[in-house]
Amino acid sequence: MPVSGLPPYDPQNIFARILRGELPCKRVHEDEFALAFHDIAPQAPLHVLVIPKGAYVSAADFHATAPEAEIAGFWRAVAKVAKDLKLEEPGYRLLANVGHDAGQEVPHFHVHLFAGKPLGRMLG
Ligand code: DGP
Repeated sequence: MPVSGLPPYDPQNIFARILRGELPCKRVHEDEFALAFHDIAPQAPLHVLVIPKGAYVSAADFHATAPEAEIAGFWRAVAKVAKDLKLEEPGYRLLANVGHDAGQEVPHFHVHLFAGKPLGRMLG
């Protein structure tokens, strides 16, 4: 489902190419539903991206069209990454940009995981 400012899914987008192993990444976690890797331009001491293995343009697309098992598996992977990296204390932030006004650059759904310092408020 196209969202404001986003075209239909492009299988040549950067994260699709990372999923296919055509581009490298610093992998943190991988399972049936998700891949997690370090962001190339970190905005916090720890900045990890978690992406679903399926082809979804945005969070809106993912939640509207993915099978429930994929949605559950993806969010369990997000939680596992945070737990394995021992982020539950003192905490972390999850963020997903959706569409033009949010500044979504890569048209493959991804969740940013920020941690490693007090993060304050980020409303742009
Ligand atoms: P967004 O603005 O929400 O679409 O965030 C896209 C993020 O993806 C941004 O923080 C930078 C990151 N990124 C872009 N290209 C690459 C890449 O080739 N490798 C990695 N690891 N991260 C990338």
